[in-house]
Amino acid sequence: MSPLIDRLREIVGAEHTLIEPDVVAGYCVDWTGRYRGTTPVVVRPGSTGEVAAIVGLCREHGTALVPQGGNTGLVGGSVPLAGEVVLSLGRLSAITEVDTGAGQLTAGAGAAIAAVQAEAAGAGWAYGVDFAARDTATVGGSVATNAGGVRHLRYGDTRAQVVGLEAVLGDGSVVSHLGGLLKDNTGYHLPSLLCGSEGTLGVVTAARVRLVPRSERRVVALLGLESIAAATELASELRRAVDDVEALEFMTKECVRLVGLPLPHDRPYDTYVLVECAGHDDPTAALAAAVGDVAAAVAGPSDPQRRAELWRYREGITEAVNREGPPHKLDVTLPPASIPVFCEQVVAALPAPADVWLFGHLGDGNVHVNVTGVEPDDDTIDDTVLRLAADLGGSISAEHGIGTAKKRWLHLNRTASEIDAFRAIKRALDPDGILNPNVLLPDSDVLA
Ligand code: 2HG
Ligand code: ZN
Repeated sequence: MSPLIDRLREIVGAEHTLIEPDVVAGYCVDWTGRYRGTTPVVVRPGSTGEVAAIVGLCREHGTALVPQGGNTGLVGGSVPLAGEVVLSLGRLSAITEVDTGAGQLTAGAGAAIAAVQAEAAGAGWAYGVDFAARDTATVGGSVATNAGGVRHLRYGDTRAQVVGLEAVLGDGSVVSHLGGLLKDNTGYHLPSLLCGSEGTLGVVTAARVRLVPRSERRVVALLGLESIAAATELASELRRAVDDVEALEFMTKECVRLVGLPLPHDRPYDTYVLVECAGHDDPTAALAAAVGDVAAAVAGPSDPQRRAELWRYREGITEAVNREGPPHKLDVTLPPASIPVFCEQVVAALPAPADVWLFGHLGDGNVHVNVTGVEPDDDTIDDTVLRLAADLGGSISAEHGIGTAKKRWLHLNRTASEIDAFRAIKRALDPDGILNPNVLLPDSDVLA
């Protein structure tokens, strides 16, 4: 390995070639603590040219690498599980000024989502992707996983924001198409292909993203319901009846208890729905009319602090669950009509000592199933939940990706022909299979 490390030093400088065990250790474990690996070296390039040189060098040496952004992924997708080189993109954090004519900006792979949001806000725009890990998660990681988040219902996933991309493919070549034209029918759409490819086809170095109008008048309501079925029904009604729904989330009473904040209403409820509406006009009255006599804690446009407090009930869940021990994280989508029966079946199929935490993006049909109280490597948990989702017509990954956590179950959603097509694309763009080899594609025959 040391000739490779010497050459890496020549490319990025000694200070960006990290080899001390206690320094590299933080790059070898995922956020949940469930996935751990090792690496001989973490390399931190400062330009696209340096990324290309590193990929070319690793190819020459037959060494695999794992791209890493903020390392906030939840499917073990950015950890060097088999001793790979870690390619940390954090230094590529530049963000261009907002192009106000186009309503777009270009961000380096290492820019935090919160930094993109702040840049957009400074120019009177907003970025359509938002999620709790916004301060640490990066543009490159969110493109690689095609992150969804709390505003997906209104603005779509990361793929829907990306209007141009720059990446280094597995053969070391650079593909760059950052012009941001909204209509551009000039062949294969590489940005679409790279979004959600989990670092298996190319290393994203920059993305051109579209921005959305900044809706200043916001209202958040935390609603108490008697069942997940009632919550699902209400969610459909809110989508039908209210303009400007920006987020439509749910969580069970167990999640609310775990987060540990005071109960939001005068008595406990079975299921909670959090809805946020945002527009140029105050949406409070329209939301109140649609909610009717459902128990509601409401924070309107003049009370940003209370709005943030209401969001804590939802955004505090991930951290609270992690305090219980490394969780199994299953992130599935269901047809709306199947959400109540899915939740019932999961709870029945995973009895104590398993603790099941159900929450997520109800408006998208996206249920996060977190399970604690069981061994982190007990795959029967994952198997049970993913099969229940697939049997009900759902997807085994709504927004977190496949990673290493779910590649065994890809066949539940993808036919053999589709997986063969995936492998053919992988071979074409990463001929030696050096990019993130542990994720997405099922183990056997990845390069065949
Ligand atoms: C969220 O929606 C994130 O808060 C994390 O996607 C979900 O912790 C999880 O399982
Ligand atoms: Zn989520």
